[in-house]
Amino acid sequence: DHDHGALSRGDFPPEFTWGVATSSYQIEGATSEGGRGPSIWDTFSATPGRVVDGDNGDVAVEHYRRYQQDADLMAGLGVDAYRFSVAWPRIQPTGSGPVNQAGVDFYSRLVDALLERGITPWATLYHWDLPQPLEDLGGWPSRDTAYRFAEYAAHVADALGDRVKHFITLNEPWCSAFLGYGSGRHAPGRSDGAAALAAAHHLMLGHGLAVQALRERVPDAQVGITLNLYPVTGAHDGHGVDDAVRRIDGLSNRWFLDPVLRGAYPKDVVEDVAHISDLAFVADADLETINAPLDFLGVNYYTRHVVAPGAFPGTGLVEFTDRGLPTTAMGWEVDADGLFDILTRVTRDYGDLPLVMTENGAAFDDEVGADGTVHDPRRIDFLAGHLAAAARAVRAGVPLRGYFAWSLMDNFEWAEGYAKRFGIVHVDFDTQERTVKDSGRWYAAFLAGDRTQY
Ligand code: GBH
Repeated sequence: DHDHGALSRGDFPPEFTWGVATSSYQIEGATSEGGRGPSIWDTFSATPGRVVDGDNGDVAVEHYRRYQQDADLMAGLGVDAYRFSVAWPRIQPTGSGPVNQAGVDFYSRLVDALLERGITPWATLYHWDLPQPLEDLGGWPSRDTAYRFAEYAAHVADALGDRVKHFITLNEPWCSAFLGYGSGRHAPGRSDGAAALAAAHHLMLGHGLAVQALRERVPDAQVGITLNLYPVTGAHDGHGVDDAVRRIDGLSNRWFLDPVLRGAYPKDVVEDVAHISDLAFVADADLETINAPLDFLGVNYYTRHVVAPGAFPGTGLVEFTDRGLPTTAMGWEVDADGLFDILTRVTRDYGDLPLVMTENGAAFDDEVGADGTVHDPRRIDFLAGHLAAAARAVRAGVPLRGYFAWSLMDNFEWAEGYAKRFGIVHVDFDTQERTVKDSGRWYAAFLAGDRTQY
């Protein structure tokens, strides 16, 4: 267990960026306003049985209408930066062709609202809302989608690049590929291992092409990609555990880190997946494109993977387990040491590329008190413990440059619908009233320079 003590923002470098994060489909609502086209998440949520309670993002937390109020909230918290995502179907309703001006105007107004309040915009280009017409043409398993993504990136750069200087191409391509096309737990809900591997490749190709488009149009931009990374630990030291760890680390982490940062797929994992795909979709120059130099790597951290050899070949010969630690409402173990492990590992294995924690946070079953306040001590402990782990990583030499709490406010938690709340601001989903939780007050005090116990 790690040592407990005092922590303050002064334990991080002075130029460190402190922020909060959200994504378009999870907060905006207004899915048929302003000329927005349908995305795969509209289709998926409208399909019975896909999302808990049949929830969808039609209304979400009405951020499309309330963005000024939300910018005021952020200003009240005292954040330096806001990481949001641009909905591709607002910019190009069918996923290709000219821009939809009303869509561009919304993000342009949002960016101005942030800048007026001294908040730096960090724009993610793709946080899972693929235009449905592109899915109908084959989606990410189709190579064309990568080219469409680069064209869309160019449109966003042209529209916002005079004011937005921080771009993240993709959020968690592992989820888009393996949950979207492999397990079918996320949109578009397909279950086909070969398609998932093709999707992963075309997502990364789209990333590389988008980096080029952004660099040409916004030469002073800071560009990165966000990966969901997990430290992988063996459940015990019995026979076959090392191989289970290697396999899961290979597919969860190295399958994306290696192409993006080294320009090569990991050979051992290529062998692991050979019975599923021969990777014939990888064209000659692709890995060079994917390996485009970046200004930072975005890291989303929630928990660790603990694995053992599994009995069922269908599960990739691996079984996921846990270590009996306290869990969040998602059932994920709270493991701040895992954050230290993954940050130091990335720096050790992939060099001194600046890292930014683009998401970190937790869902708990919050209750609103009679006086309208939300006491969420476990979320405060979670954030403080993870910030302490991040500070230890900085002391160990990790070039960590920023931290974004997930999430600014409660929102549509994908396949879990509205039942899981990650916000540091509470949202009443009936009245849309926003109330800063104790964790939000705690974060604001931390950002104002207070020392905190963890
Ligand atoms: C992030 O994903 C997302 O970027 C963000 O949008 C999201 O709100 C946040 O985390 C909290 O979940 O049991 O197979 O359905 C983190 C990665 C995505 C991990 C969904 C677990 C469900 C896996 N996660 N996921 S499954």
